[in-house]
Amino acid sequence: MKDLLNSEPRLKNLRAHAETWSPSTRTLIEGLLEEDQAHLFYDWDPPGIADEKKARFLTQLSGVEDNYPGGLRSYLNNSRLLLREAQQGLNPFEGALPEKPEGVDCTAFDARYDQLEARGTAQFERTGIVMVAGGLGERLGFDGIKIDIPVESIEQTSYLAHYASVILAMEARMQQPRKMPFIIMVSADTQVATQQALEEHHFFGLDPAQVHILRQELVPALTDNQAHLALEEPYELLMKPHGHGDIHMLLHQSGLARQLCEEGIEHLVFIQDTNGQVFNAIPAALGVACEEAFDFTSLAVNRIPGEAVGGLAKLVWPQGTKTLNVEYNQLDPLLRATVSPAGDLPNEEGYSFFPGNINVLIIALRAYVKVLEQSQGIIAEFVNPKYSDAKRSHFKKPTRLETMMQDLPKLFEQQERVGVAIFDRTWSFSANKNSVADAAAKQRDGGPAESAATAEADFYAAGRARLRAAGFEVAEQAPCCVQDISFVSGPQVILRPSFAMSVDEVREKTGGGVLEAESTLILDGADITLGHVELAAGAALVIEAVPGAHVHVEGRFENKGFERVLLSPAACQDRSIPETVRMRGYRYEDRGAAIYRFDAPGVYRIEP
Ligand code: UGB
Repeated sequence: MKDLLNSEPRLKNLRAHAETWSPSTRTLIEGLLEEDQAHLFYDWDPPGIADEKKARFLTQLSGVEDNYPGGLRSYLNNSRLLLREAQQGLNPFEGALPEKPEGVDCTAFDARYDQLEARGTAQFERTGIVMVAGGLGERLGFDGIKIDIPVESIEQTSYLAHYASVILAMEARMQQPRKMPFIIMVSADTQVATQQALEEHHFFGLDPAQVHILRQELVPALTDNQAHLALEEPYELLMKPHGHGDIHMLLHQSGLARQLCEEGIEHLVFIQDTNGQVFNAIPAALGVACEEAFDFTSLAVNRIPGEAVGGLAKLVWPQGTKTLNVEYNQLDPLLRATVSPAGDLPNEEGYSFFPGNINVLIIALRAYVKVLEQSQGIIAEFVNPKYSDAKRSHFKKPTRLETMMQDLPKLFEQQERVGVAIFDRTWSFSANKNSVADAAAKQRDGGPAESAATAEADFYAAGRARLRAAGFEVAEQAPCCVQDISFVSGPQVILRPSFAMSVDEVREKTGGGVLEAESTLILDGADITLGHVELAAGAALVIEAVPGAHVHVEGRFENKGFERVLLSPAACQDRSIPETVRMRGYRYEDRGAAIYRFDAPGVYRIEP
């Protein structure tokens, strides 16, 4: 190997710094030169000029070296391999025949659903929650972190507060109570604000020791098929996000996956940052994972053929099968080339045979630890350069390796079982990820808006669904349209997880009743019970009770409740109004809601 460091004229000034390098810096630089990355150091300024920038650059390089398993060389080797495959246009599903995946239909609240919820609830004490929250939320265009946004705007519960309240409620249902591990993946973009949110709210009642923050780092961008690293400017690498699949690497590198396994945790539930519905489905989904002994359970929804959501498919190769997420743009061509010349067709109910991935995953920890150790947590990286020429030799802009958390089963062997639990969409999946304008356009095109307003509307819809399943008569409101996004706003029902986490619990604690249009019911407390309760049109009843406060409520409530007040078009643009209000286009105002708060244990009765 040619000694570039000592021979290349354009490295003259780099050489001039050599005596200041530590042995590890020297190894790093020599390694990069061997990996054909000399351009990073060409034409450095002589010593004395830009020394701070140079030092920062070397720190940046050694940061990448430390964070990526196997260091920079390993990143460059993986990049060259994947770039070569991408240039050749290799089809990752070559030779596979797609079939309907194995799974359980959980779309109806029937006896089977109750049974699955009971089985899942019994598993809470052996479960941990993992939230990937490193994303910037560029599509939403929000200034802060997404988990700070209120999922509902009557009581302004943030996503993070909601998730924490679910974890506390899960702990309260354990036979052998323990703190449920809550792992949050953050990035440089979200770390400080996430920690602040937790600290300002005293961890929302969680024990700080049960919350584990793992930070994902950016990876270097690549300018060409030879994996030359890109510079943002002299002495600074251009860095880009590596994707939510980083969670696997971090759970491995931190030793947390193995540690939790040794502590008796059997399942990790992976959730996204702004899906307020997810815990409606988790008890039953955990039940599916346990009963079916799946090592990897993907939560899914019924998909309209062709819909822009990844499809879950069992792919059968001569050498074995794998159940994987196939991105929608790859699914249709795969079907046309194999089992279905007409593409993605509907079944008898009008849905695709390939359910839609909502990226909520339940992973059995024993199988997980094994895969992490084999792969060092690098899960099925891919590269997606946008080429500027037909030969695929030039990129329009630098690219990087990426990884997605749902791709873990790509590394499974035949004995690992992968399955799907299919839920009703409104019940299980309604994210807040699009700006108002994008959400309106998506809805016009027939897709889900996934906006703040629709996420809030679906949050209330889940409460209504539970009440209906428990025998309540709940008004069917007509959709309203705010900022060109249409949604059904009410009746607004929030059954906090402290009150009920399963349909069966709602049945046990309530005696039926009526909710008329525009009414609001919010119940927060383990020991609240309802006799026959009626809420007149527009009326609101809110009960909050600490554990041990046994509150019984009965009767018909008539009051002016909460009014949804629309923002004028000018107010929607007015930056003095909080962004979380403008992204909805309305706010709720209390016009005389019946609100009861019980701060001390005791026996209480509420009648109007
Ligand atoms: N996230 C991170 O924590 N780090 C990252 O580097 C990137 C993201 P997006 P995406 O919901 O319909 C996913 O950006 O990747 C977190 C599935 O891949 O909202 O476009 C981020 O904070 C896709 O199959 O989603 O698409 C957030 O919590 C489909 O299910 C989460 O990862 C799609 O979601 C998702 O990030 C969907």
